[in-house]
Amino acid sequence: MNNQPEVVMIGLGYIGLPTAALIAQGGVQVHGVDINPSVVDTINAGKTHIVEPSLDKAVATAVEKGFLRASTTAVQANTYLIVVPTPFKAKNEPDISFVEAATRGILPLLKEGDLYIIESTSPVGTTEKMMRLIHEERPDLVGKLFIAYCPERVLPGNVMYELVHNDRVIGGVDEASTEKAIAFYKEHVKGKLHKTNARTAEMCKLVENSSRDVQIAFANELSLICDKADINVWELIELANKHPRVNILQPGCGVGGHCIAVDPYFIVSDYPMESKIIGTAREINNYKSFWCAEKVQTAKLEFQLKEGRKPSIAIMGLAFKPNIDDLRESPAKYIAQKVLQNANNDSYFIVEPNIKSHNVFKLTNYKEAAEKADIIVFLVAHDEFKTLNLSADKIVLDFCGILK
Ligand code: SAJ
Repeated sequence: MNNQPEVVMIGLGYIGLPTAALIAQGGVQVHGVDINPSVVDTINAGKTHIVEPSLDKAVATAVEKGFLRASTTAVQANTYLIVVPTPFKAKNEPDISFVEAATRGILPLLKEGDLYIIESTSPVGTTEKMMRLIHEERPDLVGKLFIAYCPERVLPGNVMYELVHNDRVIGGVDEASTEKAIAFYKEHVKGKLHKTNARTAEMCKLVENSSRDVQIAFANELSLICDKADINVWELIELANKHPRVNILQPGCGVGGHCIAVDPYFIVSDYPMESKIIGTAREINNYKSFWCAEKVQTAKLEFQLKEGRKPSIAIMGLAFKPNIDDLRESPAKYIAQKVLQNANNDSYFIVEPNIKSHNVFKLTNYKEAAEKADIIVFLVAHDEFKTLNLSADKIVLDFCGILK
């Protein structure tokens, strides 16, 4: 009897779980693997450990119908997808140890004709490196496996839609691998599938996010220039964007999230001499957060000199971008921490309307904070903040264009 699943998904996180649920929804047997036993138990109970619209229903249905099950260990299948994190180590060097561990974990299971795909954001050459590892350990399978790279490109908050509808770039270690991977994605993806080789597909993902980082750095650089030149940067960008071939992004308090502030380092670390703009963009976007924190400090001291008392300060927003509850790698959180380090018994209100409570920050309602504080620091352009009617005596530091 052969009841092996068709697909093994290694890594059931922000991308792996939605992808596993999507494939299982199509009536394909998926065996999900995660090192965290509580994640495995949650999924097997038909529940999710990730907040993402429509995901809970997709997982519940897939588990209930018996198409998705999770475990801490892999089993034999025909297709293996590696969707594990690739963080970076000290000195901003990428760490592919999870990809390697996942690959080693399936080595004894691999057989002729299997398809092995990496989706994790990876430095250029990772897929070929894993191919060499597989070939070293399983010389019997040289030339008998299909090995490819296919990055995900979904926006958190819209994952279930974008997984199906976004175009995908798919690159094999050889022509046959590319074709085999294309045939696999065709079953689940409605977006166009673009063929290339593994190295180009790996670089493509890194370049997409680096491109956005560079463009945001340009906007952030303008905001620093305009601050000195006494020009409203928001008005300036709006006017410049009236040109038919100019499209400047928005400055902010820095760049956060798990992708745009991370992926460029994967290029800089491997090609330091060549990636001048990409590396400098990272520096500018990091500096912008530091600059914002310094601005708050200066405003505080100026208030003290002028009014003869300490101001109360409202820090508006902690999330890494507008209208989400995700605080990881958030420049706003970094600024809040930095400002609080210099707090000196000052009175602060910390505001994040998208979360109820936080284990470090004591949160205040946004209306109450805006009413009580002397200095209001807008860090994230949450919709709620745009509805505030601020009294004229407030000192406002608007780092994200609330008042533009
Ligand atoms: N930001 C600005 N100014 C802007 C736009 C964004 O300062 O004009 C800031 C945001 O506030 C945030 C950061 O940039 O701190 C990143 O936000 P984002 O919305 O640009 O991107 P992410 O990190 O949520 O998702 C990105 C997406 N990549 C691109 O748009 C090129 C997504 O498609 C990728 O799948 C994702 O990274 C990923 O997983 O790589």
